[in-house]
Amino acid sequence: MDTQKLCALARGLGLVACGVADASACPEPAGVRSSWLAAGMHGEMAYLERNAALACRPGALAPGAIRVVSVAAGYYHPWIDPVPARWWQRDGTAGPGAGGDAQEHGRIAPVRGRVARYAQGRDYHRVLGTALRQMARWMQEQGARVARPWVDATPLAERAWAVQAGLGWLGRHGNLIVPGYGSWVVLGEILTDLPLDPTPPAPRAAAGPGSRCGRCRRCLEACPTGAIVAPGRVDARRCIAYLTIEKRGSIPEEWRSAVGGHLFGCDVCQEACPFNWRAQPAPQAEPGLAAGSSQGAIWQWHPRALTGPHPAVVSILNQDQEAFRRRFWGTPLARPGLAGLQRNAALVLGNSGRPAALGEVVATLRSPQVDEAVKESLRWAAAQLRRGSAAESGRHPPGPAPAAPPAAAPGTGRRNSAPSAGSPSRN
Ligand code: B12
Ligand code: SF4
Ligand code: SF4
Repeated sequence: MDTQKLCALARGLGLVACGVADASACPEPAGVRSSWLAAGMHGEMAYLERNAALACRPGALAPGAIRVVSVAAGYYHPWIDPVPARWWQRDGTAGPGAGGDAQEHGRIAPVRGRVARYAQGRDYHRVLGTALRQMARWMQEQGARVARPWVDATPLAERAWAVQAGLGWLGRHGNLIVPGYGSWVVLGEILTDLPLDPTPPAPRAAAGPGSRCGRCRRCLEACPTGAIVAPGRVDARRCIAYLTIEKRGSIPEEWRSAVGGHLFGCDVCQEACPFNWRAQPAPQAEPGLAAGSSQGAIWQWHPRALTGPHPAVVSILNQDQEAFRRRFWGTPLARPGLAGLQRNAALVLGNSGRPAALGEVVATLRSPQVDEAVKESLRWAAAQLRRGSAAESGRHPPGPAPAAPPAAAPGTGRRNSAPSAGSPSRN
């Protein structure tokens, strides 16, 4: 049945890739998921363990489904937050204003944190959901009795299904790379009983993560915590995306410095990837489209930032629940909650190297409303900043001597070095 028409509709809705996989053929080799879980790499994300058996069984999620329609929505907006031309010379973390007492509009600039690109606008679950529902309606008009949209909250192995449906291939960083758009995409699916023609995987894609990377290993070398322990295998417990978004309570001390200026999520392995350096911008629906149309919805995802790429972290520390809700509701930054975001903000301040930030840290520590995990992070931040200012003035800080920097985790320690030799195959 006509997959082309469905995918033309998807592109018309602003999606950048679309394909169809046969639901009966599990695309993830046996053992990949179970060994990852057995090694505890999912951290506290217990739902992944609970739902592991469903990753390859669309029919169990939507009885009667025989096809997985997989789609990708692009989110790269070079005019809002371009990949730095010389990304390896960044400190991997700092936005404008971080590091040194930088000036902004003639004043001392506030410390700012980085927000991962996918999270800078409206919550993509809502945006992509609107487009998928529109596609599902069309499928029902074609006779589908089952047309069940899913975005992210699905137990499906979304990347593996996307490979099977021909959307692209997996990089060594584990992310799906779509020709022309790189890995700056999020994924969604529709499970259906419509007998759509399957679309074949891209050449060499089925060979698994890194199959088209050539000798390149930039992402593995760039990762600040050495979280990519093997091609496509990410130990979530040390991934900054997990630590700043999914982890509840305190972030373990061994990773706090590596969190650097990341307030929410992390794009370092993707920024290191040559497939992303010249990625096309996400297709922009025409501004001025009727609000509520699905194209309008894709557009609403991107406008210059509900959050911006680099929010001032003090503004987050000083927020109460009501202000947090007003500012971040409907964006991915709502996920860690106010306490989670404040905890991250405290670490960003502690890592800023800006002694002037100490006053804010101490003032927030005195506030009775602040959560205990946040206070613990603030105390850590205060100690970091005191050490920094003592080092600057050539004195030893009061209290214990500064800890030695954490030993470089395997695969790390070259984050600021020039890229190594070895190029990926072209997309
Ligand atoms: C849990 C989760 C996380 C965890 C764990 C990540 C991980 N790598 O497992 C954390 C919180 C760390 C995380 C981080 C991020 N995530 Co996340 N995450 C998920 C979620 C909900 C489940 C992933 C999962 O099941 N992991 C378990 C492992 C075993 O599976 P996997 O990594 O997904 O897939 C691997 C296997 O299938 C294997 N594989 C597949 N085929 C084959 C074939 C062979 C031969 C072999 C050997 C292996 C193999 O390789 C795949 C990876 O390369 C998915 C949504 C979903 N339902 O899939 C989103 C998802 C993967 N995340 C997404 C995003 C955007 C991110 C971040 C980029 C966010 C950010 N900027 O901060 C980072 C990227 C970190 C990274 N390098 O992976 C997108 C990825 C889009 C893309 N282009 O690939 C997804 C698909 C959400 C979505 N709907 O768009 N995430
Ligand atoms: S570079 Fe960042 S997002 Fe990528 S694996 Fe490492 S910590 Fe996670
Ligand atoms: S091309 Fe290089 S940076 Fe990109 S995924 Fe492959 S190994 Fe990583």
